[in-house]
Amino acid sequence: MMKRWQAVKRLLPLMAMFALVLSGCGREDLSVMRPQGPVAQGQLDLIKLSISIMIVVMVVVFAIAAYVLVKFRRRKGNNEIPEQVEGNHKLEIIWTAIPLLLVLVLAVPTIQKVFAYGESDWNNPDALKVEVTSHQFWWEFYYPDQDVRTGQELIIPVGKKISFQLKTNDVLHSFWVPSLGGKMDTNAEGSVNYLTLVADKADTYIGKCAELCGQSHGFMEFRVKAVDDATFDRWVTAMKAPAVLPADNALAEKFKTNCLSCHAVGDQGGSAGPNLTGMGSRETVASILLNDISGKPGTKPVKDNMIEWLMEPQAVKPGNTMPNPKDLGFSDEEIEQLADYLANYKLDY
Ligand code: HEC
Ligand SMILES: [Cu+2]
Repeated sequence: MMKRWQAVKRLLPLMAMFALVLSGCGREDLSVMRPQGPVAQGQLDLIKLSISIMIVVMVVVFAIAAYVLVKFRRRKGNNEIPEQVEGNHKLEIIWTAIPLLLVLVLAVPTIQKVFAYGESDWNNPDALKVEVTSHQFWWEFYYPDQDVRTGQELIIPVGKKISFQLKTNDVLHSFWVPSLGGKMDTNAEGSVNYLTLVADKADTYIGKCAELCGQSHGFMEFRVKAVDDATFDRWVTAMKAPAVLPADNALAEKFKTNCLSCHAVGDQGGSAGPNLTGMGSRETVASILLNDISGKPGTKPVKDNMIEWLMEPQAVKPGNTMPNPKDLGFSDEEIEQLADYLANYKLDY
C-alpha cells in the first residue's frame, strides 16, 4: 500500500506537467468544439456520435473482461485445466451482429454528410462566390461577382451560403476555419476544390493553414468577419472607392513605384501581395501581429505593428516573399511615414 502511494507521488509532477503543456493547445477560437454554423455543427454531431458509440463499446467490453477475470480466476489449490470450449454459434452471431449494427449506425449519417458537404454551390445563384488562393504565407480572397480582392481578411454576410473555390499559388496549403467547418486542401490548377460554409452569427472567426507548408506555416492565419447584409454591401462599396495615397507627393510616388508593384490600394496596384485597402481597420498586420481595434489582450496599436512589419518583415514571418522596405530604398523615417499612412487608411463600413 505504502509503495503504491509513493509511485503515485512520483508520477504526480509528471502528470501536472502534461496538463500544463497540453493546456497550451487549447486556443478556444481555434476549436471545433465551438461550432458557429450548420457545417461545423453537423461535423461536431458526427464526432459526438462516434465517441458515444466507442465509449459504450469500451465500457461493455471492459466490464465483461473484468467480470471474467475475477469470476474465473485461478483459485488456490485449483490445478485442473478448465473445460475447453470450441465454437459457439449463438455467441459468434451476437458478436458479429452487434459491431455490424454499430458500424451501420455510424456509416449512414457519415456518408450522408460527406456527400452533402462535398456538394459544390459554385453554380448556386443564392451562394456568394469567393475564390481563395493560398500563398506562402498569406491568403488571397477574390469575390468575382463583386470584383473585390482582399488579403488575410475575409468579410462574409451572416446566414448566406459562401461557396469557396480553393487553389494554391505555390505549395499545398489547407483552408480551415474550425468554428465554421472544414478543412479543405488548396491544390494546384487542374484539381481545384470547392467548399461551402455558412456563419450563423455575426462575429470574427479565426482561420488557419492546416497543411505544413514551410517556415512560417504556423503564422499563416486569416480572419473571417461575418457581418449583416447591409454592412457587407457597405464594405464592398468602401473597397471599390478610389485609392487613398500618402499625402506627401514624393512619398506617394515612391510608394506607387516600390509597393504598388505587388500591393493594391483601391483601384490601383497589383496582386502579388495582399490588398492594403483599409489596413487601418484590420484586426491584424500580416495575419499575426494583433491590432488593438479588436480590443483583445495582447494587442498593439496598428501603427506599432505596421512599423514592426515594415522594419523587418523576415523577423515577423521568416521565409515570406515581401522584400525589406530598406532594400527598396526607404529610410527609417519614410517607413514610419508609410506606417502612419497605412494605420490611418481606414474603411468606413
Ligand atoms: C515583391 C512584392 C512586394 C513588394 C514590392 C512589397 N510587398 Fe508588402 N507584402 C508582400 C507579400 C507577399 C506580403 C504577405 C506576406 C505574408 O504575410 O506572408 C506582404 C505584406 C505586406 C503588409 C501586410 C499586409 C496585410 O494584409 O496584413 C504590408 C502592410 C505591406 N506588405 C506593405 C508594403 C509596403 C509599404 C511596401 C513598399 C515599401 C511593400 N509592402 C512592398 C509583397 C510585397
Ligand atoms: Cu500554408
